[in-house]
Amino acid sequence: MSSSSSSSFDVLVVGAGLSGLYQLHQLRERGLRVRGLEAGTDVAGTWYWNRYPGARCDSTAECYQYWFSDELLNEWNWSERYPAQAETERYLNYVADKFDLRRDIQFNTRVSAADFVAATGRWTLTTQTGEHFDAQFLVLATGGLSTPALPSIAGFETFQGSSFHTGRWPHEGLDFTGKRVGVIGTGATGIQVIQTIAPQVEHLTVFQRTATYAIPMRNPEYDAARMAELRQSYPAMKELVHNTFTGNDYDFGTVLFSDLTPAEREERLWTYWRDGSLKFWVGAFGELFADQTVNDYVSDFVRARIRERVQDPQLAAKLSPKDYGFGTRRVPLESGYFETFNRANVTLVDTTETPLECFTATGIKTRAGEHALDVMIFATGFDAGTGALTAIDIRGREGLLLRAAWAQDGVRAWLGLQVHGFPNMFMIMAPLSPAAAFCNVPTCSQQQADWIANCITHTRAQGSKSIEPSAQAEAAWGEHHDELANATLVPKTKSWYMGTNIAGKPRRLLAYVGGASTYRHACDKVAAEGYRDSVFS
Ligand code: N01
Repeated sequence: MSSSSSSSFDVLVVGAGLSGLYQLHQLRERGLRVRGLEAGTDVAGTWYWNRYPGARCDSTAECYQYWFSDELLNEWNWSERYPAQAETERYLNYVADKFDLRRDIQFNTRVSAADFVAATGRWTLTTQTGEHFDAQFLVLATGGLSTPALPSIAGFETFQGSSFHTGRWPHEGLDFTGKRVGVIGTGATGIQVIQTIAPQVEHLTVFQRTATYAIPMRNPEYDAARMAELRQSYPAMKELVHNTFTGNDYDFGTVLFSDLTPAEREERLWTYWRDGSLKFWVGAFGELFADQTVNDYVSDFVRARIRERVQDPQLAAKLSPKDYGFGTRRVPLESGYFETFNRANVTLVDTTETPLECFTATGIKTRAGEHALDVMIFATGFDAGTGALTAIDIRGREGLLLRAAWAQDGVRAWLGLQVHGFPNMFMIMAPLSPAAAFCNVPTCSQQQADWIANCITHTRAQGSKSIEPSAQAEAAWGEHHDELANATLVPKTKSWYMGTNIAGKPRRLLAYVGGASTYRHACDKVAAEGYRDSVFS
């Protein structure tokens, strides 16, 4: 395609990760002319970019997959309960090949602007290289955690070593032999990197600002017998994941903390702990999300597990979260993370005690002195939810810039799917939907993509030029979102869930906390009632 050419489609899907691939397929199945636009050189989104050492899924393989094709479910074998990045990337490539999705995707194409043209009711997209595309509908499947966040630390340009953000990891990999490596960040990503590279490096210095509660991952291999067993359960599981809070195959327990004796509480926590999954987070005592007493109890249990594993009590204390409750930030699974700090070649620097001051040519300085480094790894997270959307100049009716509208009004998004003033535009995994943080991504992104495909089909079938949510419906959803959010303990804790990891981002819970199942019912009701909260023109 030449840089001045214009290409016309029914729908443009931005992003060819897990959500974008599925959306493309679903729209194409409905006979629509679709084009996918992807910044990377290939499919897989998160699993394409986040190829850092130790990257691994912490939803179980059987829940982290597509449900739309029985053939696919029968053909694909998972090798373990929590597959590593390369396996999930292979899976998504397999899907792209099997359903011949690449023929409708243009790679190496970063969208820089999207303009709604009111006269035609269509979107014009412009890429960084000046190409233009046009379509009636626009689906932004740009990922909730796809825009890396880098800390602003003085003197970075003077550092002579190499540096990498985990979300932009080099495809050729890195050899850490003999290297003095620093890692900033101890969230889900940092934990995976740290526990994986510690045995490979000469010395590892971990710069921790906030300690993390984490659950030991139990990751058995899946053999043919296990896969056969799982396949038997797939039909029921497919139903189940859409009917739970997190889009996984488990839900809040029905047993109440207050009904149990201390011994029974302890036993219940141990049972869930030994499962080695995120079930402990949600399933053991769901009250921990709203009841401070229960939260304190579970937090103490998890801190005790950290103390058991870290030999030096002072180090154990530093690695134990103190100022927030278990589960109010994302809980990662880990494999030997805490024991990593028993190694002689690993140093923990608590940056709340000795703040990072500046980079030097040979390392990084804290208030206590300099740490010499050959490599610095930024496991510093993402501008979650909004980052990928506000990075594009998206202009709706009357030239309204999405970035400016959200800066002025706060994020507004009806069902987290559409924005008033931006007709024919849909978002997957965007703020104010569970998919933004509290849902197993494949479950919620497939649900959203199905809803979007149906909505587009409906709009076209009734001959409408455009659809957008009413301002009233959008405001009501925002109020409902905030009301539920504020009834939980989550807003008390700083994290990417609340936007506090990005300077200047308003503190507000990003994801809808009503649960994936409730959310799906709300979306289905809207569709069943003929999208009555929408304005058609
Ligand atoms: O990012 P994060 P992540 N000085 O924002 C620290 C998903 N995921 O990439 O907490 C010092 O959680 C920051 O410190 P603080 C998952 O949903 C899934 O780890 O702001 N430290 C924090 O420790 C996850 O939640 C999987 O005080 C600084 C860290 O960097 C989400 O992605 C695997 C700093 C950032 O943690 C994001 O996780 C990996 C500074 N200036 C990720 N700036 C699986 O499925 C930032 N930090 C397994």
